[in-house]
Amino acid sequence: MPEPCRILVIHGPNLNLLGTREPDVYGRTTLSEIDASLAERAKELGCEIESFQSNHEGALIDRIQEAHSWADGILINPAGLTHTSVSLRDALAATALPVVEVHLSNIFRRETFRHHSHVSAIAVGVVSGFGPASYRLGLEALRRSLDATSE
Ligand code: CA2
Repeated sequence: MPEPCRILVIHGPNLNLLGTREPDVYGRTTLSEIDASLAERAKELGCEIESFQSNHEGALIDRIQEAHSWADGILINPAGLTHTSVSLRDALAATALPVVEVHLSNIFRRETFRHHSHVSAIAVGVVSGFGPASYRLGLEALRRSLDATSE
């Protein structure tokens, strides 16, 4: 019997602009397309996903806190909050759920202020630099991690 796999997918500030601005940095795929492809992969993996994007830190934290009552894991692209938000990290840690952090770009090839993540130290792992595929790879890693912890 496979482990339950209900995943909260969180997209941080400005990711609603994906596919519409700065295509040279973030590509031409929209957030809806990323969510649709993730939902398809989730189905194959036996997971259910709920996706949420907000430009507001408090709204993201509220959703993360709620996940404690229903989710088995969190897949998150914290976007700019990766590098600034202790509160987001605290909320993720407080759920005690496995977290996988993803980034479209390779944050280590970019400006030095992007090299530090407040989230990475409480995450199971990080996928960074594969464009929209980072989300799919992150979901697969989260599924494996849930299976491994149940053994
Ligand atoms: O590479 C990633 O996924 C990032 O999390 C994206 C963040 C950035 O601050 C992180 O350092 C790395 C930025 C998200 C902004 O997304 C935009 C999309 C289209 C146009 C403008 C911004």
